[in-house]
Amino acid sequence: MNITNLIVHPIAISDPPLRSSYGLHAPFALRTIVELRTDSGLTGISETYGGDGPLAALEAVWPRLIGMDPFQLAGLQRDLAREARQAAVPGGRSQTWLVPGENPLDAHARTFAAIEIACLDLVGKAVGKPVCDLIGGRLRDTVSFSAYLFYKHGGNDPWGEVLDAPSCVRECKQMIAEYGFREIKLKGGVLDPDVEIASIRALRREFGSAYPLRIDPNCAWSVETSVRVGRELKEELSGGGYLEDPCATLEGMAEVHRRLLDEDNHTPQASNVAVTSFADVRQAHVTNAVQIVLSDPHYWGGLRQLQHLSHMTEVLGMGMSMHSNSHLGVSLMAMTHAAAACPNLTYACDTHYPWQTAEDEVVAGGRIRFENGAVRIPDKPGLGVELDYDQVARGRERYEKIPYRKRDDEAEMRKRVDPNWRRVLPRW
Ligand code: GKR
Ligand code: MG
Repeated sequence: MNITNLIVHPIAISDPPLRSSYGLHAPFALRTIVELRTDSGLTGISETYGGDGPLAALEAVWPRLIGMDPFQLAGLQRDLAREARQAAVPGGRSQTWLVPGENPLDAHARTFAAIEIACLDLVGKAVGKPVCDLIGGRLRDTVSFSAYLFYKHGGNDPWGEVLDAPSCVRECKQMIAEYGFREIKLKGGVLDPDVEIASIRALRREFGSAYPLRIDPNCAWSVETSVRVGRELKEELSGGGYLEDPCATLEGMAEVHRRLLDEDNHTPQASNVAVTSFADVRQAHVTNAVQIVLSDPHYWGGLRQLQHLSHMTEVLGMGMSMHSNSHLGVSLMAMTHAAAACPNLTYACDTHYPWQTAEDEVVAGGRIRFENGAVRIPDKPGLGVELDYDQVARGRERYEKIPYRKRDDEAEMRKRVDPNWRRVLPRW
């Protein structure tokens, strides 16, 4: 089986006005659907970041893919990593100040991941096995995800405005009623920390300790504020919860953790901002800044890299969870297969899936179903999903109509909420 063509479909999908320390989500999120066609008649698919950058990077690897056997991925991975190393700025910082996945330092891993996932889909279809069973075998038939709550403005969506603790509880009840999630994540760094503390406390009161809680302000807090929030939420974040990227830099997070430990507060810290590469994991461990690494096949370099990360974190005695960005069902299935085959997955994975709708789904047969907050590995080869080409075409039409080609939450915030808004770190 050899690859004969790479087809990339840039699409735009509706997105509610969600807030984070990066700013505001635009009305449409950008994604790219990738297809690899082969001389065997099989087609492999994947979904990745959208816009001009990811698209150009995929188009640049096109000549290398033609004639490639999808079983032979190591050479492509080596070459892309080598070229990225040669292009790297010496001493360049690896912490991403950009939205994870948008970091230029992740570009080669992101491009490789999109190809690897489509190749694994092809290999699965060729041998008649689900992807998770190609990469070592599944450890679970279903993968649990968390209720990923956002503060948000009112919009053309069923969630309403969520800018205080009571509406945050309402959003969570709505999401859990629909999906059955058993762990809860709140995207913070948006409102005054006291409002966010009140939101977490209200969630605990409403759902009880059977629902572990995590809060992620994406570095919006200073070390002082992070220590204060960690102290005030000691009880709520214990028992399976965590504090995610409270402040910027591994040094900052190490200080927060040290000061909380001095108070006998063992709340673990997770990161997808300060830790985006294997070298960062080592540093995070040595400094004890981070105890849980957030994986994501889209920018860590695919499903097999996630297994390496799972082994590495296990050896280091660290936990592993999974990060997400706005996505559709093809990505959800890649995340599910990856998670199913990771031995050291210690928390329910993040997913933005509840924020997207059937209208935009490109998977044939419609939205992926959740049972008790979990997605089941389909009894089908490859990723277990196919494309609905009419839906892909609709996504492409939407893409062609919108004026932007890059996610820019800061610009969106200025356009729709506050003309003077800037991303200031720390904000509190
Ligand atoms: O969707 O606004 C968002 C999130 O802030 C996302 O971009 C982050 O990458 O979910 C992410 C996180 O955990 O940091
Ligand atoms: Mg995060």
